Amino acid sequence: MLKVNIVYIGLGSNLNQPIEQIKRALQTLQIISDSILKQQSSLYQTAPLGSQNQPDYINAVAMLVTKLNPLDLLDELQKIELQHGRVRTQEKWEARSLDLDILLYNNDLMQHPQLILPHPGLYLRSFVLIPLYECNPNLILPNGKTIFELTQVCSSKGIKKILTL
Ligand code: A4P
Ligand code: MG
Repeated sequence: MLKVNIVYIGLGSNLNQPIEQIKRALQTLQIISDSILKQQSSLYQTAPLGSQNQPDYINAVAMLVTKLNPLDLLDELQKIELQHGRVRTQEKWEARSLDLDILLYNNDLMQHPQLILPHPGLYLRSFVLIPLYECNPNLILPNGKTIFELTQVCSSKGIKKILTL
């Protein structure tokens, strides 16, 4: 029997009706094969990290249990990004219709050309930490810190809860 894994996914959008993009993506996460959507955070409006010359983002976090391995899960998430009209350019941190990042896969550490676990921005980004705390306030991260500690030191400036589904 395949092991069940606990996974947190970061969702982000700042193009083409971002609230609708995130709502739709949360629905699609419910039908990924061999997976069950267990938790979802509220939707947050967040100031952009990177170029300020782009719209605010809508961010959220979802918790899934899955039997997919990390690379197969990434494959499924990238298919969903494409269904949402995501266009990849060479520019880093450009505006996008939908970004789905694997924040955590259990507490696994991975350095693969296609996948870094945990997500490299996880510990530093308020727009990830605050919705992650909402999904699981008791979470302990792979670096041994609790999600509570990390939310205490991150800034909530530029982050506004806008919708609880
Ligand atoms: N990849 C490696 N590790 C992972 C992972 N843990 N999860 C690889 C998902 N993908 C991972 O990603 C490029 C490649 O990273 C993928 O092909 C995958 O193999 P991408 O989504 O095409 O590119 P990206 O998202 O532009 O790059 P990057 O560096 O992942 O950007 P981030 O970290 O996702 O940041 N500001 C606000 N307020 N809110 C946001 O959500 N997001 C970004 C993008 C910038 N500013 C933001 C936000
Ligand atoms: Mg990404």
